[in-house]
Amino acid sequence: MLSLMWQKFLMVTTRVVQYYANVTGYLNYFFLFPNIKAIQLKEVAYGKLSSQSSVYGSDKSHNAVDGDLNTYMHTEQELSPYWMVDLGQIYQIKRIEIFNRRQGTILTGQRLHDLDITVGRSHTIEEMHLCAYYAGPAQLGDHLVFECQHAEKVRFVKLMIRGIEILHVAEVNVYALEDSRFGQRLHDLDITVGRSHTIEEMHLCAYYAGPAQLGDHLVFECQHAEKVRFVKLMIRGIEILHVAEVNVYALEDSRFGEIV
Ligand SMILES: [Ca+2]
Repeated sequence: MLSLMWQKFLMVTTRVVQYYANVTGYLNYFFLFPNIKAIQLKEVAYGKLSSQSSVYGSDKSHNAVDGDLNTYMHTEQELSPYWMVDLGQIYQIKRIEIFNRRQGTILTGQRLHDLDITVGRSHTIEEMHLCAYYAGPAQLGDHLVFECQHAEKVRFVKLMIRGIEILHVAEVNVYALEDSRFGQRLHDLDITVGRSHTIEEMHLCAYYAGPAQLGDHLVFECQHAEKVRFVKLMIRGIEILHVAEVNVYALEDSRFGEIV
C-alpha cells in the first residue's frame, strides 16, 4: 500500500518537475533569443558574377546562378575543377544549397563528390576557408544543403572537387541573413550610468542617433569619469535591442594601492 502511494507520489513529482523543466526551457529560449522568429534568410547568389576553372562547350559559370535547374555549368576534366561566385558585397552566409545537374547517366550524377565548399572575404588562398565538405557521390538531380558552422561574413563562395574530375552543377543558392534591418535596429540609444539603477540615479553618459550597420564597433566617452556601478543601454521607442558585446573601461584607481 505504502509502496503504491510512493509510486504515485514519484510519478506526480516527476510530471511536475518535467513540466517546470519544459516551461523554464521555453522561457530561457525566449529570453536568450527573443528575436529568433525574426531571423530571415535571403538568396544572394542569383545573377551574380561567377567564374570557373575551365569551360566545357558553352556551359559557362553563369549557368549555376541563372535560376534554371535545367542549365548547368560544366568544366573540363581536370585537377581540382572549381566554380566560384562573387556576391558583390559581404554577406552573413548561413546556408548553401547545391542542385546537381538533372540530365545524364548514373555516372554523370556521381561526378559530384569530394567537394570542398569554401568561403572568404576575398578569394585568395589565405582568406578562403572551409564552410562544408561533401564526400558524396551524389545522384542526378540531388538537392544538397550545407550550413556553415557560423554565420560567415564573406563575399566569395567556391566549390572545388579534390582530384581529377569534371564539375557540373545546375544551380548554387547562397542564403544570407537579412542584413540591413538587423544592423539598423541599433539607433536612438540612450547610454545611461548610475551609482544605483533607480531612475533618479541613472543619468545620460552618451546618446547614439544611429542607425548602425551590422558588425559596427561603436565607442562612447562619458564627458567626465563617472563614478558609477550600473551601465544601461535603452532604445527610445518600440524596437528590438541586440548587441554582441559591451565593454566598459574605467580609470585604474591608484589610490587603492596606497590604502593598506
Ligand atoms: Ca542553372
